[in-house]
Order: sequence, then structure tokens, then C-alpha cells
Amino acid sequence: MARYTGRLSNISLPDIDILDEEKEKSHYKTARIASKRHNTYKDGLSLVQGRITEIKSNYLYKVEVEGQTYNASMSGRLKQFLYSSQALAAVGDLVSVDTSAEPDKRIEHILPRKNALIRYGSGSYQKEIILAANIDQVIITSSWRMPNFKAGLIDRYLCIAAIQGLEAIVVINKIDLLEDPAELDEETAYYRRIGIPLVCTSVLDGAGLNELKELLKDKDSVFTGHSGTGKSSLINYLEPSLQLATAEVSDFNEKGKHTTTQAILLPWSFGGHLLDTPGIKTITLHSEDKAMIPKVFPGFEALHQDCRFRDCSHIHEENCAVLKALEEDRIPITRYDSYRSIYESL
Ligand SMILES: Nc1nc2c(ncn2[C@@H]2O[C@H](COP(=O)(O)OP(=O)(O)O)[C@@H](O)[C@H]2O)c(=O)[nH]1
Ligand SMILES: [Mg+2]
Ligand SMILES: [Zn+2]
Repeated sequence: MARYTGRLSNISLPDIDILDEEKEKSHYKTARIASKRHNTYKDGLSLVQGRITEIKSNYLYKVEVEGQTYNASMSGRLKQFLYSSQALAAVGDLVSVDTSAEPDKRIEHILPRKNALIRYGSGSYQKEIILAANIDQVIITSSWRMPNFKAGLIDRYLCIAAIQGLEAIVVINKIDLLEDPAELDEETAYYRRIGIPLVCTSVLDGAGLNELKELLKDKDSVFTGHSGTGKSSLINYLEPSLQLATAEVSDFNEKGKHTTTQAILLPWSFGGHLLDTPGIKTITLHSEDKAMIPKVFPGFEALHQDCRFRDCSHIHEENCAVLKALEEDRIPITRYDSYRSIYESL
């Protein structure tokens, strides 16, 4: 799937909005430039590269350096920028850390971000909150039954992932509840044909879980998908020491506690990290994303380039490559209907 940079929005689940956009804020740039200049005449530092895994407060961070986690503070000259922004550093940020100040490390530089997941605060003034930086992939988790598999939801999540510049893997969990394999083939054939990685899993019998582990290994992943599809169960299966609460309890807390729960980057024992986003249910599409949908809808990206109009909506235009593919049965009508419903909902 193509990666789009540019404006994006959320990954989300039902109620709440979430992950979002790739945007370099001018004050971060300023902060980085200032720190760079400073460094050219500051001696005596012993700098190593690290990764912020948790933000305890504006003044206390957890930083992973070569597989070990340390407490770290922010250097004085970076701290001045804290007043101009919600938080200068985000979970997932790559940083240079001064190790000469034992026992705690000190963050001296924040390196440029590859991407940032942003959610919006609730209320009339939708403040952007950076959830995490430098995440590789989204694991779009669905279940075959309880709740029933809905391809339209997968399409929505795939659009969000593409808009955010994240790779996507589709998981169909609870495959132990499959009665008719032909039905599964029919639902998944299109995604397989267009090359989307898709894994069928069950935490009851372990089906597909080694395959999933291979895809998670050495990558930084965030799980998304509706409540009850088995995200916590899958994560607990892969990393039993985590013991995440399963649905009922955590849903209650999410509603009861309401926000401000920080995302945490947890290392997998087999390599890579899990971005745990307690209290954040999902990422949703925003109306500004509408113009991207004709380009990022699963399987449309290559076709879109052959449409006569660059801003083709694939609905009424002449010489539309998507409508042609639909006529020739290269796109199933179910997927085209799903496209229309996402496009028109925004
Ligand atoms: N049959 C079956 N049930 C599962 C499977 N995975 C999870 N569940 C059940 O589905 C429910 C929701 O799981 P949970 O992990 O809390 O979902 P989450 O809301 O996505 O985190 C729980 O009752 C689990 O026991 C599976 O592979 N097969
Ligand atoms: Mg859960
Ligand atoms: Zn078109």
C-alpha cells in the first residue's frame, strides 16, 4: 500500500477519535535547531541514542538505551520550550541522551520524527495531542464472529492507516468460530489479491499466532479495532507477562476515567515494541480526509492514476479507471459500495 505523507487523521474505534497527522510544528523545529547550535560549543557530553518509552511528567521520562530502560530528565535549554507546547517530547521520539550525568540520563536532543500519531482532545476547541512518534504499523484487529466480521470496517481502518503513512496488517481473530471456510475465502480474496498482509488467528488454539509474531518482530506496532475483537487477548497470548485487562474491565475504566492516560511503548520480548494506548479506543476519519479517500481506498491507489481527472471521485466522471474496473468485475461491487459509503459519510 502506498504511503501518503501530508495531512492525516485518526485511527479509531467506535466512540473516541485518535491517531493522526504527520505534521512538523514550527516550535519543535525551533527547539531542535536551538539545541543543535548549542551543542557545537558544549563539551563534556557523552551522547548515545535512545528512545522515549514513557512520559512521567514534563520533567521525567523513561528512555530505552540499548535495550535497557532508564529515568531521564530534559536538559535545561530544551525545557524552555515546554512552556510553548503541550509536551515537547512524545513517546517514541528518538533522542540523544547524555550518559555522563549518572545515575539519571539527560535528554539533549530530540531527533526529527518520521511520523506522529495525533488525537484530538474533546470539547469545542479540539486541541491536538501527540500520542506517539515513529510508529511503524497498525494491526487492524477484527473477529470472525462475536462481533461479526465486517469488511466495510476493515476498509475504513485501511484508509486511516494509509492516510497516516502507517503500514497495515489485518488480523481476523476468533477463527476458531469459523464454520464455512469458503465464506472466509470470499471475504478475504480481494485483500489478498491487492497484497494486504492478512492473518487469521485464534487465541484458543494458537492458530496464526506465530505468523503474527513474525510480522510484529522488530517493528513498533499499535493495535486498533473494535472492542471485543480480542486485541488484549492477542497481546496477552504473545506476551503473557503483560497481563492486559480484557474487554469488560478496561471498557469500564475508559468510560469512567476519561482521557489523560498516556501512551506507553512496551518492548516485546521477541523484538520491537507495542504502543499501548490505555483509554484510547480508536482512530476515526475526519471530514478533511474526504479528498484522500479516492486515492487511498484499498486497491484504488494504482487505478486512480489512470482516471482522466486527477481529483476523480470515481462516482460520475468520464474515463474513470475505478468504474471501468467495477464494470469488468476486477473490483467487487461490495467493495465499491463500501467506498461510496465511506466517501459519502465524510
Ligand atoms: N472464541 C474466541 N474468543 C476470543 C478469542 N480472542 C478473544 N476472545 C474473547 O473475546 C472477548 C474480548 O476479548 P478482548 O481481548 O478483551 O478484546 P478487546 O476489547 O479487543 O481487547 C473475551 O471474552 C475473550 O475471551 C479467540 O481467538 N476466540
Ligand atoms: Mg482490550
Ligand atoms: Zn475515477
